[in-house]
Amino acid sequence: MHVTLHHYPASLFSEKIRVLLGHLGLAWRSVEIPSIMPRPLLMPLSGGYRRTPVLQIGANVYCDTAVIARGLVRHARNESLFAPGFAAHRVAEWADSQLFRVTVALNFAPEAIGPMMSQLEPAEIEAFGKDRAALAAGGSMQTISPTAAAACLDHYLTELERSLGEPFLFGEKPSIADFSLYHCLWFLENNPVNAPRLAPFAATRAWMERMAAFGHGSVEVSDGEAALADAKREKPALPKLEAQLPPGLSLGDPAKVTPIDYGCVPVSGALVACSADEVIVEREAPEVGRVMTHFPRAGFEVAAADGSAR
Ligand SMILES: N[C@@H](CCC(=O)N[C@@H](CS)C(=O)NCC(=O)O)C(=O)O
Repeated sequence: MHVTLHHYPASLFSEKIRVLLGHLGLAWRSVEIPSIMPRPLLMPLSGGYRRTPVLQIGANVYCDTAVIARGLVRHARNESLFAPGFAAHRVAEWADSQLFRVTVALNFAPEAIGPMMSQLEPAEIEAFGKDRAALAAGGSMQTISPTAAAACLDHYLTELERSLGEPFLFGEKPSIADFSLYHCLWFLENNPVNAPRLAPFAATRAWMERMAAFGHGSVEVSDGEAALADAKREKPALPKLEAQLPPGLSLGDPAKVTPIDYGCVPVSGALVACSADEVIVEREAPEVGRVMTHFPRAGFEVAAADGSAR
């Protein structure tokens, strides 16, 4: 059974998972997807979920890095990543939402966007703008101005710098919080206009180097066709979750799962498991056969779908 990451190099949430794969010492297959829709070889696996990255372990598909991390920890049998518990999870959530907004505001500011887009043709830049407008449509993510974002970043980095006493945020070993914080700062560091914002923070930069040293694990380049064939060959495995069903839904019911912040495309299937942390729907499509698609419970709406859901 293969571990396959569907991602693209510049994606910061993908970097969170690439470094996590390195830390867990996993061998994985890399499928590079386009940075904008359409993604015809990924949709049969994700059921329509359109954000990046998506992780596939055989016929189990994980959407959103919060549940990708859960899937990988389960696969690697290494629970230490979640050991610090509540506080680490809340820092991770803050980084993946608030700090992410701050980094997007800074890297997409007029003076910073040029270097990021310098490889693209004008038509590609226009297509990118349209795609990201569609991503935001109907969602709840608030944007902030680059000036407000710069003030937030400076405040966060000053606090971080003062509190970084141990090798990682919560002690000797990295926790999920380290990976969520890291990918946001990695995104800024990769933009020549914003990288100097990190320069005054020596302890933070040393911590970033410790994170980068995990590398990306053992990577084999693969493609979308191979990923579809792998899903078709494998049978999905249902993990044991402590049941906490959404009101009005029973196991086996047709359900749809939709992100609430952006990229609000519903994925439909039969509800096969739901805990306080994770929800899983089973779907079938000709290209992949029967697959189970996993989502985090927080940040997603789970609702009844009509009987036509597959
Ligand atoms: N909460 C999601 C956020 C993922 C996210 O925003 N990814 C960005 C790329 S770094 C994205 O989907 N951009 C639009 C796209 O790639 O279609 C997660 O943790 O996976």
